[in-house]
Amino acid sequence: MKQPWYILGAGAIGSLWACHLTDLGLPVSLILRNQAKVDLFQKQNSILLAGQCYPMTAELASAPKTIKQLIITTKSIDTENAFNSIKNRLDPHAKIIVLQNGMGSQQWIQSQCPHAEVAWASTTDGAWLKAPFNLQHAGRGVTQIGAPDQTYTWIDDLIKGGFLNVVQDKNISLTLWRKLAINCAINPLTAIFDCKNGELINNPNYLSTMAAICREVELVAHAFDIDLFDGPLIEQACHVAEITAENYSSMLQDVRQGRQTEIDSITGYLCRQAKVQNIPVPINLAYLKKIQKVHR
Ligand code: KPL
Repeated sequence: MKQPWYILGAGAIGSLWACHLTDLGLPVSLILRNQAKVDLFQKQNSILLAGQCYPMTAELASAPKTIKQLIITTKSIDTENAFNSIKNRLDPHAKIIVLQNGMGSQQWIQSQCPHAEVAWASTTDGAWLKAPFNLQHAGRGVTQIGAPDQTYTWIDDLIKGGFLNVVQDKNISLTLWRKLAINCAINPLTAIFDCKNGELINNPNYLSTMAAICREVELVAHAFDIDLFDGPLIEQACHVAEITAENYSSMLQDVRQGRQTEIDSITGYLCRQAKVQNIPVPINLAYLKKIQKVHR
């Protein structure tokens, strides 16, 4: 009998992964927030994606079974609460994938379960929920999975087959740092100036602020011996802003909808790392505070 994969954080990306794992023939159980959600799910006992039903189960965090395989796809700010709600069910040697934006919670999860096999992941897939448990895969991307200084062969089982493009990443820390750096450059500015990503490169004032943010991020990365990209970060940030020119960043969407942003695990993480290295990052700190004022 195959062990189920539990999904903690059944939002769009969590649901996408639930379908991918089902497609791979693996049993999946969603851990949902309350009984009303479980009842709603049990009306269909599946997630609907592109006209196809992906059967799985759902349960509350308080369910009794031991969790041996877990994917954490909550927003980074919800990690501690969500994780604490299932901690007593977790096998000490569980396999865990942390698939979230930003940095900090990956290390926190590892510290909470030192004997678990914790892998980190980053995705460029886009998805949204049209209705509860009815998913739209909006943009096909790649999910990179790996563990710093470790190779877990079980990751291979999630790569062969299924409809998502998933690859092993031998340098997942660098991948997450790169994503963090781009997010530091684009997300807070779009959220404060209430603009599409593309406007950052068309407005000279926004562009010069983005360049200043990038220089600070590079200084912090270098202090940790991390070479982010072959060229300067600002070039990459401009490239991403250009190819996503018509998009509203995830942070701007959070601010507009009055939701908590992920600023603490993006710019907040960068500023904490800067403090460790004694590197001044005044522009990033200023945007951290501005966003925290609008909405944490
Ligand atoms: O990742 C992003 C986000 O919106 O969170 C992009 C579009 C790349 C901007 O940082």
